Amino acid sequence: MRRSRLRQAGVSRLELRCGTVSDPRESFKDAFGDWPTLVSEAPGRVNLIGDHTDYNELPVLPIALAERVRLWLRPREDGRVRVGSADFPDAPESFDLGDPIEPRGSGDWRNYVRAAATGARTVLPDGVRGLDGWIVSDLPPASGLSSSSALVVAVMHALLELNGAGLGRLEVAVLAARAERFVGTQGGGMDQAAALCGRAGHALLIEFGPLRVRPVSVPSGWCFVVAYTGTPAEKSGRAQREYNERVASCRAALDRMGEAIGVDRALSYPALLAQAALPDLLTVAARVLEPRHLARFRHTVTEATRVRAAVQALEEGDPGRFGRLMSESHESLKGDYGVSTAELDRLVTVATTAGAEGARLTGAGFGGSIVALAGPSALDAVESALRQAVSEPMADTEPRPGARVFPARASNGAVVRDAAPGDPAAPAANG
Ligand code: NG1
Repeated sequence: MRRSRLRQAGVSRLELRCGTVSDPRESFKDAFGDWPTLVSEAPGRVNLIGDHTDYNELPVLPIALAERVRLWLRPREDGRVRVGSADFPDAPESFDLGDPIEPRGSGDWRNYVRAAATGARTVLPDGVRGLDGWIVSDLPPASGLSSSSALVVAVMHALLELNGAGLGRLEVAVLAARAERFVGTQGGGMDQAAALCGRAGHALLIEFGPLRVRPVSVPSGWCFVVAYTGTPAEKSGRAQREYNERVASCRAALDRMGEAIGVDRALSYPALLAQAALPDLLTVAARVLEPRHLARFRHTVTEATRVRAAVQALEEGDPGRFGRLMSESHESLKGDYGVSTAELDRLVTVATTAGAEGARLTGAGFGGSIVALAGPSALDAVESALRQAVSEPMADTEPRPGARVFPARASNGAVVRDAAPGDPAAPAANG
């Protein structure tokens, strides 16, 4: 059964690897019968502040991580795309770029490959080059660190480069953000922009409508520590519904605010914030919005203000202020936005009790990770307190083998490079 499925997919010797071969080039050769010639790599990201703002066209401040998705690949002239994964050796993907591409079932990783191909196709002529690809990732999946967008960007960037599409990074980021909605989540554009525009040693102030990215240097001695709870925030099923509900609530709140202040329904959040001072907008909101929409609205507009203040704190080298903004952001995501969990709250408290300047959940929430800012004197204590905490599940949870704690190293963005024999699979650059 398994052999015939693999043969059907045209991926002949995949069963030979099955976790026994660790060199990705060997795995590729086992799967496809030849060596890879290129690697397309795209980083995950940790968002320092500004969550659930991107789909409202309000700013975010992530850093691109050293941890990334690598797609080892070999171009094909026949427009076919065949992709296997080190993490899912039994489920290779295979389709023609020229055929209709339908989504697979909800939560299937192969939908991200399909999303990337669907997006790339919109800017490519007929008769394009496809690829054989083998995915290796050191990003924990569904951890709030954007492994899904890294996969979409790695595949899309490869297809665009192979076919000489000649797009700039911001254009690819916009295309990838739109393409990823193929999986059913109405996401914003932060993750794809971070994956493409990451800069070693820098955070990225990302703004939308139109997309802009400004790297902001991270002062030496500031260490952002990531702690993954080990509880995935799967963006299929409940988390996807919850996420999309928030996108819709923010839109409804914006429409109602537009009516209340006499502006048409096509108003954007940045335009609304330019109309009046924040306290005045919050006074109007308290009068006209129903309680749930009011809470979502309050998080959205106050979070945008916190991002601006955090950029200033970063530029002025004020970790205390930056940390306080992170902690305020967490409270807002927990209270007004309802996306935190008991585990995330616990890790935030552990980090700040151990001496972090501040800490918050990062990404969409509903599980996933936190990020904490620690200065040099508190770093060891914060890391070891978090390590201890993630190794001890809370009373009502199962053991979480994937949980981990690591320092975020601000790194460069996506690159398609030669897969020269002997080339180590190391990150492109780290800060
Ligand atoms: P994560 O945490 O990677 O699922 C999601 C969205 C972002 C952003 C954040 C919350 C996607 C691909 N990503 O990220 O656009 O809205 O949540 O800030 O939907």
